[in-house]
Amino acid sequence: MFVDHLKVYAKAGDGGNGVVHWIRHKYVPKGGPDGGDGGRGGHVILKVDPHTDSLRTLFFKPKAIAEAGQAGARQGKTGRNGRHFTVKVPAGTLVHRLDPETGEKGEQVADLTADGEEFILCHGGKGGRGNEHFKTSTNRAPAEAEPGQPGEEGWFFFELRKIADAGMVGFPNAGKSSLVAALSAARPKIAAYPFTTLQPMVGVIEYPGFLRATVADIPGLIEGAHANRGLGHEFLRHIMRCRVLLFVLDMAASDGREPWDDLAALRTEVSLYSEELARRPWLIVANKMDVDGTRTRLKTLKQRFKRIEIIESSTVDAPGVDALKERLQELATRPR
Ligand SMILES: Nc1nc2c(ncn2[C@@H]2O[C@H](COP(=O)(O)OP(=O)(O)O)[C@@H](O)[C@H]2O)c(=O)[nH]1
Ligand SMILES: [Mg+2]
Repeated sequence: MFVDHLKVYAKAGDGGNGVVHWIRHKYVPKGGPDGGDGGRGGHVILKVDPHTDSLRTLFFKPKAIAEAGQAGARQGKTGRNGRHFTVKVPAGTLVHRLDPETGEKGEQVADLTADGEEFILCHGGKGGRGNEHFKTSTNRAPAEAEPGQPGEEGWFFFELRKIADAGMVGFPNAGKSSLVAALSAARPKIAAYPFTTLQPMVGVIEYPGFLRATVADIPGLIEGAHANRGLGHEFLRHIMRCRVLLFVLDMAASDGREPWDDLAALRTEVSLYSEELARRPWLIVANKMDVDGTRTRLKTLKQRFKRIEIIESSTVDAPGVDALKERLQELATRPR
């Protein structure tokens, strides 16, 4: 299951109470104060984990609650600190405060990008001081101690940063970069997604009625990607963040491979990595249809993948990319 947004309740541990206690020895009838301090409550910590690619773990239990600190004890002993509660999140996780009543997203509190990065979402409460701290020259027997401070708490909205509405998957030279350029209203940009070492090219397609769709060309999918060959995992993690997948095929077989073999290999990589990703809406973009001999290949492709939608395209010639552009309007647009 791929979970890309959810509401989470987080509560850090309360601080332990300071205590009132008196030194008691057999032959010391009236001992001074020796009540210890309470321990600090545990923090709720978010940690970017390279092996986590969705917010799935939180989905089943959208609560992050850290342990309280223990109360102080006699002989000036400080209570044990509460254990931190650490939530593993993928790189590219955004966290906003959430109003639990209206469900509205408030200010952004975290934008986690680097593997290993940590962020304290809720701070544990400080422990209260025990009565040994309240001794003064005039009051040598204070019956006073502080309660621990409450740990921070709140509701939060976690989401994964989207790369694009549609993401392209294909072998090198299939024409992905050319397609992004041909589809885009403006020059496609290298998107600044700090959580990826790959550099996705993202083009914006504009439609009448203030609609737009974004389409991304993320380099790097090769055979063996699911087993993390090359930048395989990195690629697959990021293609997870596209709503629709476009499998781009070189119908001219420019590199000597047949397009149906390429498609089978690409689908295998995707399925081996994640079943969820394999179930994501997808279609075939049969590219380079301007080249001689591609009609025959298209027939074979259609026979082999009968139930899959195939859109013909060419980035250099008629029929161009209009059909793809139209289809993406139905599948992937959102308000500008
Ligand atoms: N004939 C033809 N060549 C294309 C088409 N699209 C891309 N190419 C060429 O195929 C090569 C690879 O294209 P590119 O967009 O860089 O592929 P990418 O590696 O998938 O990004 C380049 O030489 C392009 O000019 C097309 O529709 N028709
Ligand atoms: Mg390219």
